[in-house]
Amino acid sequence: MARKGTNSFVVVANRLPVDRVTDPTGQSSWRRSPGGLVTALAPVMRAYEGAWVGWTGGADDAPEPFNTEGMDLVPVPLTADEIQDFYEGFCNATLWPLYHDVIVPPVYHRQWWDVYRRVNNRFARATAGVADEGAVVFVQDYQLQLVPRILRQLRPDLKIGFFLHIPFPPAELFAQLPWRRQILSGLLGADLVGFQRRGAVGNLVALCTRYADAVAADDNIEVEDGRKVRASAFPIAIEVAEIARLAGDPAVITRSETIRTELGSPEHLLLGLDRLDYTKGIGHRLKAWGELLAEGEVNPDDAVLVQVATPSRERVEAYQTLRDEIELQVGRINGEYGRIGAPAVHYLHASYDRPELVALLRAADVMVVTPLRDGMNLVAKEYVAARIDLRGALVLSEFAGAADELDAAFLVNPHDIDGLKQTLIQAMQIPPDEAAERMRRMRNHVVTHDVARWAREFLDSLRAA
Ligand code: GDG
Repeated sequence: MARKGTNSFVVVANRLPVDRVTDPTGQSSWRRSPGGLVTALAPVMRAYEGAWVGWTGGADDAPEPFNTEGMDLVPVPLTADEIQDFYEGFCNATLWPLYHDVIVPPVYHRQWWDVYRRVNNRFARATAGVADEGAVVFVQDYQLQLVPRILRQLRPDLKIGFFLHIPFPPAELFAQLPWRRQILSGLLGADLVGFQRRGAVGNLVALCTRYADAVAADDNIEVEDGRKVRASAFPIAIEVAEIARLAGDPAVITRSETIRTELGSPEHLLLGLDRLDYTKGIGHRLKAWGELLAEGEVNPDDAVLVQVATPSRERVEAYQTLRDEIELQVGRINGEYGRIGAPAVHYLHASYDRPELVALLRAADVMVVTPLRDGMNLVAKEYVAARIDLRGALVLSEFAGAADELDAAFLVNPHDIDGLKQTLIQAMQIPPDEAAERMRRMRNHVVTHDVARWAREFLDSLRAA
């Protein structure tokens, strides 16, 4: 058995919930990073002397464990080479595309796999070193799928939960992975494996029966020595109260009005807000918009599309190609249909703070969320949370996890460009009563299912497992 620690609740995630900030004098300190996960887990952290094990985000950055806001933070160092092979390589060029319907071809490199194993080992050992006897450990996401198994070997006394934030693919796709058995065995080290959608549970059960010598009945998978692993769906949620508070903040409301004025007070403001990722369907959205302009179905004098594309994974090749393609598309549309001072697409390759994002959400008449595959898509839920005025329409891809819950949205298949065009027009022309009714139904769900409830339900199931 490995050395034990004193924390009775431990979160393990690729990133620590803090960012290093350096002031003008060169002094560096830590600032809590925005994000629903840390907000939801902070009260549990405080109540159970929690620790959070994760990477700082920098190369060879290995500060000693430190305490902030009632959490012990335990940094796991990565070298520059490991960032390339583990994070940019195996996580974001192998697993990410494989788990998102192979929208771009996954790259399989044995060298990357070796580093993935090594880094997962390091995370598991760091966790084993801080967890108290019988502690509850909550492992996050595709970067750390081997951690549950390694941790169980090191510390059989722990209660281990794992949650996958991204889709879990069907057997036909997952079977491509040269290390499929090892990944399945890694996940099955947990007591509870959580997914965003029901379908993923079926995928895991089918794969485990086929490749992991497990016996499964419904959601219960029986593994070595008769040990049981439960798999279940826990659709993740957002900090609704915080978004609604910002949406009602007078400064945000003023900013939202200013945004509309600066865009020339269009009759229809459509908004896309995504990480610049090939899973998000930004190209399909632009294609539909370009055709609507070409056919005269929308008039650039009274309709504008604002597309915020937050910079993401800029050192991974597929993301560099995607950026070029999207920017070419935007340039073409604006070249054809824009006028001086009035582009047809306002494209912003930038990140913004929360108040600015909420001002944008409030300003948008139609929110366009068209991923080709998405675990959940929090932006769709954030739009609903921000519409305290019950206005606006949500166009939502059926391939986003959020579509299971937000069935009062305008659901679309983003591959069907004609269908997408028709849906955009429908959403732009929605009568105010119908918009309010749809928004009311979606808000009822989003408001009663916030991220604190998500964390509670997962941890209650884990304790019961
Ligand atoms: C993964 C899964 C799943 C965006 N731009 C800025 C910014 N954001 C915020 C959004 C939202 C979050 O980032 C993005 O969340 P998504 O769910 O849309 O997408 P992924 O990043 O792909 O997340 C996804 C999620 O994990 C959670 O389980 O839903 O399916 O892929 O909250 O508002 N935030 C700030 N500035 C920006 O410019 N501050």
